[in-house]
Amino acid sequence: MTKALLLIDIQNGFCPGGNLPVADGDKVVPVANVLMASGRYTLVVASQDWHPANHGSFASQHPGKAPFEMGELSGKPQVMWPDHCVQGTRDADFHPALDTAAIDYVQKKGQDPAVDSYSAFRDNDRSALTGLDTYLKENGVNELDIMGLATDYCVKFSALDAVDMLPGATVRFIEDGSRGIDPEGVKAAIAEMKASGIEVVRSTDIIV
Ligand code: VGL
Ligand code: ZN
Repeated sequence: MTKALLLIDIQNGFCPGGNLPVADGDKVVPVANVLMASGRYTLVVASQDWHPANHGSFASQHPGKAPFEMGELSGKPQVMWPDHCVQGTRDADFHPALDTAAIDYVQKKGQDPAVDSYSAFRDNDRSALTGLDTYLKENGVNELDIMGLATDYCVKFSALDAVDMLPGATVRFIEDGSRGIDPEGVKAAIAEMKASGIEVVRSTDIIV
């Protein structure tokens, strides 16, 4: 029985003051720190959105497009994001209050300029894997708790892929450890996760 905690994109870029801020995104940091310190997890994994400066999900790469409009990337519908989490910039760093010393493995994603990667497991077109599934399988992970930013994008897609790619594992979504971009999107994401067999829990249910 190997329990792992997967922290999704707890980076400056998704916190207040960042380039793609999620409301109260920084509020997930103390939740992550308490869970990591609980001793409950054998493994702590963190993903990091890690884009080149010319990433094709950036509105800046599409003349005439504004952030949050729909556009296209490599022939597929794509939300046009503000430039965010560019490799090596402060925006891409983990939030400074996150206890990074407790993280065992960091999975970077989103490096290919031609495709976005919401999931920490694979690109949106499902062709290239990041390697996270192999790492978790090699470590015998059969319980995976997922939290972070943003609920309606990277957290949701990572959780759905975890169910798909770790057969037999229990996957849980930690609601108070996550924040989303759009409130309606968050509701829909939670319903979709539940429908896929993902349990919705609170950190206070985990640490009692
Ligand atoms: C994310 C949009 C673009 C996320 C990353 O971490 O949820 N959202 N890149
Ligand atoms: Zn991104």
